[in-house]
Amino acid sequence: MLQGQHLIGGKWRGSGDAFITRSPSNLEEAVGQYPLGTAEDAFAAVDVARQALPAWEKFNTQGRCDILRRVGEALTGRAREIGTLLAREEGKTLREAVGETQRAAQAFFYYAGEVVRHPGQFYNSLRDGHHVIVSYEPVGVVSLITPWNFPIAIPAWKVAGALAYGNTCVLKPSEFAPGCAVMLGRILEESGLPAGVFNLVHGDGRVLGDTLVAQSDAVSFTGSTRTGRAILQTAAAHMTKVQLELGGKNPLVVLDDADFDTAVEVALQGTFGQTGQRCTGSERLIVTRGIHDAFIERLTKKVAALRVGHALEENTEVGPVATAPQLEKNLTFIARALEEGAQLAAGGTRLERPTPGHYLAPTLFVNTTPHMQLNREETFGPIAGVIQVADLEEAIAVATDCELALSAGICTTNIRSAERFRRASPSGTVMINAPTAGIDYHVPFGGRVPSGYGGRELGPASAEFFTEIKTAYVNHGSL
Ligand code: UN1
Repeated sequence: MLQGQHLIGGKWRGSGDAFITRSPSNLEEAVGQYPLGTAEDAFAAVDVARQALPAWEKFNTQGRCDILRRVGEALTGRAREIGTLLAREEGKTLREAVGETQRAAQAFFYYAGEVVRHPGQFYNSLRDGHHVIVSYEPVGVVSLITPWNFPIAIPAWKVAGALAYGNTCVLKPSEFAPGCAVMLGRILEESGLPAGVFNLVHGDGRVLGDTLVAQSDAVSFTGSTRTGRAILQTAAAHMTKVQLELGGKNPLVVLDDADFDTAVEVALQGTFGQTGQRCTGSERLIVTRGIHDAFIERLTKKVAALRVGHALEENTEVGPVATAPQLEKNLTFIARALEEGAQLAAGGTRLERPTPGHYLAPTLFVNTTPHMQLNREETFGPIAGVIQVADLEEAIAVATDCELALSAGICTTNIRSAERFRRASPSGTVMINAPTAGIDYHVPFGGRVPSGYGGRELGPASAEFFTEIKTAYVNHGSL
């Protein structure tokens, strides 16, 4: 069992009470033990991060780049080990977990490059004998509050971004899957990061969150829209800069002219990949009349054939649901969809496997309508509903009739239809003939309110959140 601790000012330490995580593939298996942090721990972590800030800001540029690159190399080299821990603790398949660890490594390589690429600007001034320099400085101490569904990739891309631009940070990983954050902390230390630049606290967000938000200069959070709103309120009271990546209810439109095999595969991957537990997952399949029957017939067969099992088993395609509350929520959604008249095409029930776990059959509803709860609230599970529509215009009307706007997709071979959809969609991410989930690290990612708030993550756009602009007027005199 992993013995996780807080990392505060270069010291690994526990505090009083502890909590244990269990594998959702086998609830008899304890995976890690971690200290249950207090507000004092959060306070201490922000405090040491603040002390470490001046030295990290001045740290040699090549040296900072090298540290981030070494972290990327360590994550790559240990992808299987970390992926195995991730799969055990969170429940996604080993293939998905190793892939996620590689993604985490790529984020560090990308941000290692950002350390040296990060530009400023030089302007002539309107005044004779003056010029203007615009530079981008660290925002300060950044708290990073991360979810259980990407327990290495999201901490990695937030930490790498924070450090690259000269900030120090405190990471508070989800208490459902904090093991990878411990591994990341060890790797950062081994890669030569000075003490106090990265700090880690474990525990309940309701206990730690307020202190982190109140004491830090900026907070980046990925999680539910409900928690995001609460963070925003605390942040507003303290004028803390915020970046929120929140929920999605992502539509995937399939038009009559779609390439049939591509559309089925895109729907299958987007909906059931990672057990449907992605804020970018496809949760509403909006399908035009001409292709509808053939599409749902093929998709239903594929969904029913998905192999659900233990995350570490070789041929598992869909791992268990990550947590007990999440499983409960999924079952409630299923019951409500049935009550509301949705027709079950596949799944809908819990599954028994040799080990006791949160196994749920991938669930597909057909003959659903836009007003059903299933099509209005984020399920965040291996569940999707198909809505039949007449044409592209009705598809757009249904797809956009939702306040969440994170990701949206369309399958079509008609470039005009694709472009019409791209422009009509309010979502921050639009996918054409590709799953709504699965993003690149070098381009901006995020959604519009209430799916996101306060600037995009990843790519050069993330510098906006991690830096503050300084505009300097220089009177050098006439030359
Ligand atoms: C992806 O789709 O590759 O928590 C990433 C989430 C998102 C990240 C999605 N913040 O699901």
